[in-house]
Amino acid sequence: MRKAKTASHSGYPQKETGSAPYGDSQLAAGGELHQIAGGAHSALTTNQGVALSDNQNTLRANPRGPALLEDFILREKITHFDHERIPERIVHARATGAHGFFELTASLKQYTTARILTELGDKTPVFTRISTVAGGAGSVDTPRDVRGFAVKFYTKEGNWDLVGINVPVFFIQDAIKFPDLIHAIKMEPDRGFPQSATAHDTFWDFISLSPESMHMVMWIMSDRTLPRSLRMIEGFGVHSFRLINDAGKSTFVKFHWRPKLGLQSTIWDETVKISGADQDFHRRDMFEAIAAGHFPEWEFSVQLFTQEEADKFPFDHLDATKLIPEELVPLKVIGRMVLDRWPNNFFAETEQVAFCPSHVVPGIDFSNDPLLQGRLFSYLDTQLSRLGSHNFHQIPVNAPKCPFANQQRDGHMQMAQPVGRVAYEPNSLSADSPRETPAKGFHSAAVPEVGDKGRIRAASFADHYSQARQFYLSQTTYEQAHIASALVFELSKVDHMHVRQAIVGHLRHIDESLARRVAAGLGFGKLPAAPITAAPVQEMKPSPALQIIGRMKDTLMGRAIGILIADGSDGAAVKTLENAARDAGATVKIVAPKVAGVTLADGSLLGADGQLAGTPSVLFDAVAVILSDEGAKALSMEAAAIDFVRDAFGHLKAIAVDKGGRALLKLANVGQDAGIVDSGDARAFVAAAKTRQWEREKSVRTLA
Ligand code: HDE
Repeated sequence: MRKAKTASHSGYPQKETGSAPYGDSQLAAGGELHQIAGGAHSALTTNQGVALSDNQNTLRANPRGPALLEDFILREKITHFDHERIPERIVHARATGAHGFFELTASLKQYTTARILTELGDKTPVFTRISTVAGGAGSVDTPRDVRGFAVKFYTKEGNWDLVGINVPVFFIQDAIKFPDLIHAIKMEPDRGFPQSATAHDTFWDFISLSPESMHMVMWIMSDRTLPRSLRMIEGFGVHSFRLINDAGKSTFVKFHWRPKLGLQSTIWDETVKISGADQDFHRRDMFEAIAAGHFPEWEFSVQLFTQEEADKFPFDHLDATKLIPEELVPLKVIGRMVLDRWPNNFFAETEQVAFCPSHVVPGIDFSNDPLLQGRLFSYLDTQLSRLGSHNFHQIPVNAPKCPFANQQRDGHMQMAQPVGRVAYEPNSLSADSPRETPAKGFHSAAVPEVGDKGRIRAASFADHYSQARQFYLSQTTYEQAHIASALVFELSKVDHMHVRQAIVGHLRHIDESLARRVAAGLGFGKLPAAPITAAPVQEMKPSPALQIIGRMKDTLMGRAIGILIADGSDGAAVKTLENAARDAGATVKIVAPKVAGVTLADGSLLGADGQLAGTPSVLFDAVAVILSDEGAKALSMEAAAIDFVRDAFGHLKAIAVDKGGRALLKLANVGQDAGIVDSGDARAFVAAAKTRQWEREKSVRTLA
């Protein structure tokens, strides 16, 4: 039997015993413990280190009698179990996390003293947590939702948390609106649904009354909220921050993450089906990629600008509903992040990690963005209630990796054992106790503040439509159709007619033709009136950088190919395609009616990676169908096989077919186009698989 290595709770070495694990309580019936020979395990103990003689039976007054209160072993075990959960995050509860490193490739010495942004070549450890926003911890990975993109840098000068999302803007301008936004977006309180979806009345009601959300609405109705993989999303710090150099001069900065694999999204119908086929689609993808050594990687860039430059922008950069087009302030690439280690334990790390935008290091500072200012309070507060103690920084995933010392003491779950009689500063009794570091310590940017106190929204925050319009007009026609269709889908789920109308009214300020498309999709007789705007809509130059299609990479790296086979398939054809796809960087999975595999035409056996019924084509980026004539006939009677090819076609994927595969396509009523390639032409298949067949879409669904 394999020798199990069991970690002791106390850290003390555990005495190994010969007892073995067993799950069958029948074995121990009558109070007798049956030892299974051959094992050498550490002793199973209570949390006090007392070895257990029996982990299967409660202490009873007699074999069929009542349980006894004195059973401290049962009570300790059950009590611990009862408290296993901590409150899940109010938002961003569902997530995937991983360890990795950040490496600086260009120094920002001129702008900041922060060593992480100035010391070239250093590898700073990071923990990154990518989340959905609205659903609970057990919700699916693939709703239409923004993704949180939170990075904890364990720098030499303390922890820096960059807590961003996968779009560059946000719904609201002021933190005081956040609880209302989240209450509107989450499941409706009287019915407890929908879980993790914006397609319901309360969300759109709130949005219809918050014109400042219109830019964000364009982003969330785009395919950005339907990522193909968490490895294929961008990340944004969203707010403007400040960098401060050694002369005390500050420069504004926006932070950007760009995925090495390029951007890629799924199609709405595909997303819905993925949610059914694999609720953990994104988490599994990340886990498998890291396990296979295909480490997810992002480029780190900054946009740097001065107050004088900001004063000339046709928008206010302190307003989180605005982005700075990269045509206006170009991105400067300064580093990369690689995630190369899956956590040892999901709860200890991904669940207990506590991000706070207020965690910055010397040389980085905040801007006056009113949303950011609210966040600086909220996250510390939330950690106190979620993790239950102000000592949450001592949990390993949260602890800085540089030395840290102060005179804060005691409280729940204090793990440290401070020594000595001095717990205050200044003091003259302890020469080696921690002291202030005036030169290197954290300094805030010395910026003057003038003006009248009051609950006032700056006039420069009044333009709610110009960048929404710019975003929409920057998209390809395919992406515009997806946005229009998403709006029709979502508003069709809204019962209140006045809410539907109000949203279409707002759309008229973004683009009249978009409003018309959505109105037609909802079956409106006439266009509703547009609301009065607080500021005129400005015409801004389209920014192609805002597209997804334009930012896809011509690669199969990180993509997955599924090859559907059955008894009698041509093994050589399968191998050729498999090799070509693997050479291009894809992972390949064989799908067959039975997971044990098939008997190929030459009589040899080929095992499958997935059973057809549980491995639909939505799990792949492109598929191949290699079948004998009999195989095609047999599969034409299988709904899962028909769905496999129909969905691949409907989701605009490349399909490689041999004669049998072509026969199945015909029986499934699947059409012909440039994306259906002969399986003999592996090169053509690889080329077609690198993209989606966008032109096909109009032949498979009616878009708004
Ligand atoms: Fe958050 N947000 N947020 N948020 N947020 C939280 O903190 C909050 C905002 C973001 O993986 C909570 O630890 C307020 C913008 C991410 O653990 C909470 C406001 C952006 C994560 C909280 C905002 C974000 C959170 C819940 C308006 C993008 C997950 C649990 C002022 C730039 C971090 C927690 C992780 C989490 C509050 C707005 C991103 C409740 C009050 C804007 C990625 O404190």
